[in-house]
Amino acid sequence: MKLLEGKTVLVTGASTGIGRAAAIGAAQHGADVVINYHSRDEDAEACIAAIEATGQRGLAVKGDVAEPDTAKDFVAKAVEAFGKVDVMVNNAGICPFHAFLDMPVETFERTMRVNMHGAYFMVQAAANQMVAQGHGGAIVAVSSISALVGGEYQTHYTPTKAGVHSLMQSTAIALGKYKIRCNSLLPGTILTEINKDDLADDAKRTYMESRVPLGRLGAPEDMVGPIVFLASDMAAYVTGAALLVDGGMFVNLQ
Ligand code: NAD
Ligand code: RM4
Repeated sequence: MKLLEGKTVLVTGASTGIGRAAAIGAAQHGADVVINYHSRDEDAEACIAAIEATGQRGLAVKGDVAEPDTAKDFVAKAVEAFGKVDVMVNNAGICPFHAFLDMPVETFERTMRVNMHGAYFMVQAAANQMVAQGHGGAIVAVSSISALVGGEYQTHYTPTKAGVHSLMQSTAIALGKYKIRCNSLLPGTILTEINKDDLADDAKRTYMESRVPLGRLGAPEDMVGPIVFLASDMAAYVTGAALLVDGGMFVNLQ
């Protein structure tokens, strides 16, 4: 069953990892897909090729989500190419692991700008387009288990993930009257480039795996079903919610 037939889906930070899997998964579910990416042209082209291999249309738009104009440009190019925006998956994010006491100001500010400001501008740009179209829409923000728990080397990052979830709670209220649904995905620990260096430490990786009742860390593909569900009409009465997809890591106390 294809859950996103006829929809135009936008995904930020989609040349790698969870965003890439979500973009290709949306195409497999019948959507035309527009991806935002930051710098790696070849990865973006490969993602578009995978989207087109499903028989759907794909378009890549380059841009730094920390810049407010990137969001307007992304939405405008999507509308120009495919006529409308039905779903925005706000996924782009960074997590440069670093200790708290000597956190460089630039690292803190860049993390805030990409993860939090970037989400704000993307969600706002998509929502304005959806309101103008007049037939509702769905916004899925990739937050994190880190919205709920801390991380010693993530003091700049976890507040952005809590912030992104909070943004979905408030926009769910602000946009409900326009039939725009806003929800968060809270992934656990998923093997991608964002944590490649952190998990290169065997002891840490083994410890993280041991925390997961399902016995393994996640893959980007594990996020596709939950993202497609939240984006689809199957979730027609779901808004302001958070879907934790972590193999059981969060509840694993003792
Ligand atoms: P990733 O590094 O593969 O993906 C992040 C993507 O964001 C990359 O494609 C990167 O180019 C893009 N990006 C970074 N800065 C950008 C910018 N300024 N403008 C545009 N794009 C930019 O890692 P991932 O794990 O797939 O991360 C995707 C999202 O998932 C992030 O928001 C991350 O916080 C979240 N997340 C990841 C995990 C995990 O364990 N991997 C867990 C919870 C949440
Ligand atoms: C997530 C979570 C993961 C970490 C990534 C970078 O939100 O904390 O464990 O690897 O961020």
